Amino acid sequence: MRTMKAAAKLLLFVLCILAVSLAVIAGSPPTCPAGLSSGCGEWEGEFFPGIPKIKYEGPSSKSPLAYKWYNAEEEILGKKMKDWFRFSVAFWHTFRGTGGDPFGAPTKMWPWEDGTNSLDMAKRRMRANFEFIDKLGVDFWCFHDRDVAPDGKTLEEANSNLDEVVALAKELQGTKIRPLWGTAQLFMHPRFMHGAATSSELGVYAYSAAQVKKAMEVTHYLGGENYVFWGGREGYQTLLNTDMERELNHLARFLQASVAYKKKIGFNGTLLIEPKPQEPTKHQYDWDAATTANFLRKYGLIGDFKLNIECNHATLSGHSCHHEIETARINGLLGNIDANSGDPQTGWDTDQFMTDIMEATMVMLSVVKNGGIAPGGFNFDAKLRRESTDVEDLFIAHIIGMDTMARGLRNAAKLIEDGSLAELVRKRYQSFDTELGASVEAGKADFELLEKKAMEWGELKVPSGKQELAEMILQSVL
Ligand code: XLS
Ligand code: NI
Ligand code: NI
Repeated sequence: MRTMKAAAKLLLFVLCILAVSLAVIAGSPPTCPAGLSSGCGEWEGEFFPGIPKIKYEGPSSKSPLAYKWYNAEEEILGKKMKDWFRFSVAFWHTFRGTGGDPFGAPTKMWPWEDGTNSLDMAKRRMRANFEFIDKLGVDFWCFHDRDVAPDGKTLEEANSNLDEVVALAKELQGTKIRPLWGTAQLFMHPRFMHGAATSSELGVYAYSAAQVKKAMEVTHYLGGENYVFWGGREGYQTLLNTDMERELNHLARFLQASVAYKKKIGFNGTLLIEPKPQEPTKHQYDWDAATTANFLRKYGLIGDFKLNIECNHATLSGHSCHHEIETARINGLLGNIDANSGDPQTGWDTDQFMTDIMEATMVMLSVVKNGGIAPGGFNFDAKLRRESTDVEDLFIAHIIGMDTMARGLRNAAKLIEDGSLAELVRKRYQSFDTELGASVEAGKADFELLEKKAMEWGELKVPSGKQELAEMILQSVL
């Protein structure tokens, strides 16, 4: 078996050399035999044969397969665009999304899929993932353990499936590509119906710990830069059968144990919690950034975790994405962004690629204030619409997502360089830039002093908030 494999490899190698030399002689770009992705230079690829490497062509380009605003190497505000964003492809949407919904069967029959959930299929999908990433020109990907490899009848079998697929992923990653983050999928299997770390069943708590342990190990092995906890089923439907206090205590213990394990294996990545208010449970424990920050503070976890803000989750919690990012930022918790957006009229996680330039501009204003979000990045936790069924749609969706964020960054830079928005905000608070204002802010002004001042000043003339002017300034850069 071994010698047959070695002979096959040798044959492929010879074919590759032959292809390269023939191409050089003929003066055309070399192509590689199918399945051999290294050592052949530029090649057409196995999964996306008609798709070129996506390049920056500028705003006047009419090509759907080119960047119009995202120019990876261009510097904006002293940093390359690619370093501001650290864009990532979400494996679960791009390679496991089927287009199925509660009312209908899958609509996406990608040519490389064989309709099974076998190990061979998992490996082929992984090859497609890295060809996609290479053509898109990004450096990161994100995954759940159970969407990259098939589950097993036992935990041991699931772990060994995962090891096999992850070994291939490591090889395909090469030296440049790595996970932005990995995570454990603790919501699909029926065992998680009452929760994972907040399940009423001790056995499920233990199983979840084992799964996170393994997912953290493989994320570390792949060189991942962060690890995410999204509490898929960590919440409740009714308090009539729920001991909320006990469940939250369990969740905190679980996260404390994950910090200890991270240190034990020498994983230096950031641990991130991804707030979401509802779906699947009615009351998710990590409702929004503020709720999650309070939880982390209460249990002494604030220095060990940051937040992964997802824009669609923000809207579900009744906030804008800008609000959630700013809340995380001012608490020193902004770790990562799941860059997507929801539908303003639809009350669930529609996970659309963000296309709203105004929203992207506001998001980027906060990100710039934060000095960037590395080692976090922008993960496209976003999927094609059910009706988008061409392979090229996968590229087009990521391209518009990246271009939208790039326009946001360019606009934020214009706003910062222009300075009038900052000036409007500065002026708004200028009454505090006084001796009394400074003593208020330093906590030195007591009520007696303030009462004396209030009487001295008499009735006040309160100035305009200038909201429409602020909106006018924002719009001037779009
Ligand atoms: C679901 C979440 C999920 C996390 C990763 O709504 O966004 O996809 O990002 O488990
Ligand atoms: Ni989501
Ligand atoms: Ni997400």
